[in-house]
Amino acid sequence: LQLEARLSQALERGELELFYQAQCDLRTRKLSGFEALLRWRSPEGLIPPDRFIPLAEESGLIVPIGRWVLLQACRQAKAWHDSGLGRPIVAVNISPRQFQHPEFMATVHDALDSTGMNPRFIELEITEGAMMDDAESTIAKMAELRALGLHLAIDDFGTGYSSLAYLKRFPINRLKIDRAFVRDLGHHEGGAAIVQAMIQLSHSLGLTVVAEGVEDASQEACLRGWQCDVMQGFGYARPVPVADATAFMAGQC
Ligand code: G
Ligand code: G
Ligand code: MN
Ligand code: NA
Repeated sequence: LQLEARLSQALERGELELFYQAQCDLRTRKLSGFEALLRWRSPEGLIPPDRFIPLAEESGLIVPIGRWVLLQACRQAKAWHDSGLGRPIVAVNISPRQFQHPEFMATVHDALDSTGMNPRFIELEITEGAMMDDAESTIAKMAELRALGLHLAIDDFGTGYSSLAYLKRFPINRLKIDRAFVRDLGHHEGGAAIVQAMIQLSHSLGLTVVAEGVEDASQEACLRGWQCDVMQGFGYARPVPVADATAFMAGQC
């Protein structure tokens, strides 16, 4: 409860910050986008998201925090696009509770309108869990988001209970293969077969694929060989503060 009380003040105290992790187009090996990842610089030091996101989700604090994250990410995306350095897609994590909140659509409109950011370069990452609770209303909300021009990705794919066939019903653009599957790639034959099948099935459903947690060149080579579209992981870039992300982008041109 003590952590919760401090978290409720973190926003107004300016202790929250977005880091950005670069994503790489596997075909060109060029930067294609960034995932925004929340960090909490509390007076006691940096608190990792695994410790405070679940707490924010339970307490409902994720709603104002998530609103801030989306606005901040759109603001940053706009600044990058206006800088002339490149036109990265900026991906934002949306928690289940945030997605299901009645004011979520208003939050999205507000972030886009107040920043003037082109929605075609904003991607919302939604986990399987958030999608399955009420499929019909999820599909309707997703259709509204797509109509605005936003990209939609399913995050942590394979860790929940959806099947690829079921996914066909959801109007998403992209699938992110959870890093647990990428880690298993080199360890046994089955690991490689599963990732390859996920990529093939995604493509046959018209989705692009991001592999998460890519840490070494042999994983990258496998993924490229299987026509995976995008990779993200420590092997290409770590999550870094905005100034470093901008420098990374500048170094690409
Ligand atoms: O950045 P890191 O890999 O430590 O993130 C750990 C977890 O926290 C991941 O599951 C990630 O999706 C989640 N996370 C990071 N930033 C955000 C955010 O802004 N909103 C939500 N809802 N989850 C986030
Ligand atoms: O659940 P989500 O995909 O949003 O989580 C992103 C998290 O994954 C971030 O916290 C980020 O720090 C972490 N991450 C990103 N790349 C790698 C990687 O190559 N290896 C590991 N172990 N974690 C990673
Ligand atoms: Mn994510
Ligand atoms: Na993920």
